[in-house]
Amino acid sequence: MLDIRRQSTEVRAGIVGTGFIGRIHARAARQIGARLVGIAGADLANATEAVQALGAEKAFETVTELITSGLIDVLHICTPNHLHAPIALEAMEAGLAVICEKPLATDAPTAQLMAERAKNAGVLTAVPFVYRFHPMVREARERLTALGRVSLIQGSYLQDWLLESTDDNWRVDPKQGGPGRTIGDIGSHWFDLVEFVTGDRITKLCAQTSVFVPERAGSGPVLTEDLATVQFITASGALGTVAVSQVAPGRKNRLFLEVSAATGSLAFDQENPEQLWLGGRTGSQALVRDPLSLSEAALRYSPLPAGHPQGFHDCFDAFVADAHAAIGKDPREGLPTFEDGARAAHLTDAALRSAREGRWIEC
Ligand code: SOE
Repeated sequence: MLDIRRQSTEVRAGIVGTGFIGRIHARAARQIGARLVGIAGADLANATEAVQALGAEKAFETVTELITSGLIDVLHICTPNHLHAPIALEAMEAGLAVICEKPLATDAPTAQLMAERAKNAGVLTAVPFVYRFHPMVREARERLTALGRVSLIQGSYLQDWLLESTDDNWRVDPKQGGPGRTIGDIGSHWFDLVEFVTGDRITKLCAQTSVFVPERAGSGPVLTEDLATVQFITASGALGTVAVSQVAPGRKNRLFLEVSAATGSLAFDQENPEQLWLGGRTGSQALVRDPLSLSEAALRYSPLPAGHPQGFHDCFDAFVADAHAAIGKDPREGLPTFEDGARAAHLTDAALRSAREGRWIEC
């Protein structure tokens, strides 16, 4: 079995952003053997605290100092959404590889510009669409190729952490999070996963959005959607639907995807990632992750033996390992790049526009 968790070339990483997701990036970088050189945060005190907590080498007062330090090969951008584009553009200009959180930008044209700049600068970029790195997602992608024409793609991505009016977060504020919240924050993961697993493209969609909690204690009237439903059609003619919500009681981080094809169906549930449901006309089964029965593609992301559950940290580590390997000129199939980030931003914009204008949008 391949040990994907150790990198062959030492990559020197810097991180900007010290919240929940910045800490996950830091942990993953250390886990795979990268050098966690520098951290920049809201201010020096914040960066210094994070350096101590995360075992990094040096705190930087500003992200520009970190970018121009000459001490790092890659910058991980883990800030609120509105800062992704300016920081990424500055880092690419300085010749750094960039791993930028999703949504890549708060609007599709900016995300597209970032993807073009990355191409022109010839720097490696990546976006943490990390659910691609669950072994059972790779297994689904492999198996689907043998199931014939896809008829239906459906699913949901449901959370409840913004259910109460006392729940608040920078994502709710359009100035920081962007004009769309739930679609950009979690719908982008779902869109990416669907196109990755099926290899098909959404060509047309029709969306509805809703604000369920009209006012939040901290930030006042809510302008970004709490939930949305999207109906779509793909290039191959498959029909699809998805519901996304951050106000669905009891659902914490439930990304669910089911694909029905000519000779079988597949379903993946992110909260139960050790299994893949295989549906058949004459019998169905839950395929449990077991290196003895996995395809090569899934095996690569399955370092633990059967019965030793893998989860979110594992797929995040695998994503960072692949991104850092690619920086070290060892390209990895399936690594989501700025092009994929721009694609998800494009679908997000199309959904928001469809909901606003009450019509189908070509995408
Ligand atoms: C918050 O909705 C969030 O942390 C997202 O930003 C992540 O991308 C998702 O993985 C979990 O939920």
